[in-house]
Amino acid sequence: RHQSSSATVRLRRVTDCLFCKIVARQIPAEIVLETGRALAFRDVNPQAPTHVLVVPKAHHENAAALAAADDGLADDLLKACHAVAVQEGVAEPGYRVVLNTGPGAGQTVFHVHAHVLGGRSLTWPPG
Ligand code: DGP
Repeated sequence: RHQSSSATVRLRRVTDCLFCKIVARQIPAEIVLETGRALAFRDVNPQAPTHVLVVPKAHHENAAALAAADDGLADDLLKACHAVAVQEGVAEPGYRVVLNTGPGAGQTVFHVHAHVLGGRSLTWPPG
């Protein structure tokens, strides 16, 4: 076969995806919050006292794909980010939500994930 069907391509993309595997509990992560459509777990390489990744359970490559899905999932993700910040005790004095989108912005895992960072003072601009 010279061509894979789009369903086959999608399946392969998802089965190879690190964060899909975390969502499926196929590889371990320190999960801090789960909602109907989102999962939050600690970043393996934390950049702040609180550094949690919040992902939609459904596979979308990046923020642009998530926004294009237009099914309220981006809204769920943002609400889950705030819930994590409250649960982690960093909502006051403040926290940062980062969506690295594309290799030029430092995205290395191509399953959209919001970084929730807090617990220290955060400078601007980021690197
Ligand atoms: P980004 O550079 O925005 O694509 O962020 C990817 C983040 O994912 C990075 O901060 C490190 C984190 N990460 C990579 N692999 C794993 C893993 O296996 N488990 C967890 N918990 N985090 C991971």
